[in-house]
Amino acid sequence: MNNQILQENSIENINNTHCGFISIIGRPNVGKSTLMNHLIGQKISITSRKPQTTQYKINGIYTKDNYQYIFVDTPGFQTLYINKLNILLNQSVINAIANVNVILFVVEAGLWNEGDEKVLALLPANSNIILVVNKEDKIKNKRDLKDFTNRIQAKYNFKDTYVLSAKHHTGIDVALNKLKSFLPKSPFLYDKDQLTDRSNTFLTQEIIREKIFRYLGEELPYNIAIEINEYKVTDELNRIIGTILVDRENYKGIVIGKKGEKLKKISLEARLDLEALYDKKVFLQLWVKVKSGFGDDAKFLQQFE
Ligand SMILES: Nc1nc2c(ncn2[C@@H]2O[C@H](COP(=O)(O)OP(=O)(O)OP(=O)(O)O)[C@@H](O)[C@H]2O)c(=O)[nH]1
Ligand SMILES: [Mg+2]
Repeated sequence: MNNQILQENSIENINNTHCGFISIIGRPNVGKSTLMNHLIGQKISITSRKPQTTQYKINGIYTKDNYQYIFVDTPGFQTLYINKLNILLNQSVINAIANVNVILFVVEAGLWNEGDEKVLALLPANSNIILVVNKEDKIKNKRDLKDFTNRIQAKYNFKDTYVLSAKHHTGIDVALNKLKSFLPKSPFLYDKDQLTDRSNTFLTQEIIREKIFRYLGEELPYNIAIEINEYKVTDELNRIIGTILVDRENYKGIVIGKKGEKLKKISLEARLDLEALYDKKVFLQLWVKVKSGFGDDAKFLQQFE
């Protein structure tokens, strides 16, 4: 008898679950990754003041009651520099537009430019596209914000508009609620406690890359790679040893800094983020090595596809 009730309950649950893909697209630096982190309530995608921070597509998963949202964070669509890497990054944006249930087209309040225009041109007609006006906190005058929003709304037949601030976490719960209607009936594709489709190694590499972006000057090249040489999990701590690869001798000094102070800062900040992510102690040791010419490597570029 109990068994029968159990069985009926689980069948009911499967029938009642909703699950779908939500792509987050937009030009560089509008706050896509910050938005995804706030939607799922955990920092898994790296962010920084510099454009082109996100270089790898990453799924962020949020499950609440019978709804599973699978957010797809994408690199900012590049229009300024066309090189091999950017062509691949753009391709990953184009792929993220196809085969999803709904797209969040993110723009920055008060700042519409040619980059946004190019992304707009990618949007297929009559799709489920929602305009997200992020960084609402930057516009003090409500009338100006409304005027800007109206102006952008007139450019496409958007299904809805969310005006919010990812960084200050305003409008996030409203957005999550409204998005429910775009999630089709479907079994959950991920475990309900899972936060991302990416491995711990990947998340560690990304967090280290974020700190390099944040603590080094503008002179730093984008083609840096991070290798994880050891990743050991015990009950007490995660022990991680990694190497930062740069492709020129003088970049090595920049990353290490005077008396090693930059590298120390990068390691410390990365460790704190990792401890917050895993809610556990982390031991992190980082080395810097020069490996020339890998930026043009077919293998290096392949990972962005
Ligand atoms: N004032 C304000 N700043 C924000 C907000 N959301 C994001 N930012 C800032 O905007 C900058 C870019 O944020 P990201 O989330 O890295 O932007 P992105 O669109 O993912 O950038 P790429 O990955 O380079 O395309 C960071 O400095 C964020 O802190 C917001 O709501 N208000
Ligand atoms: Mg990003």
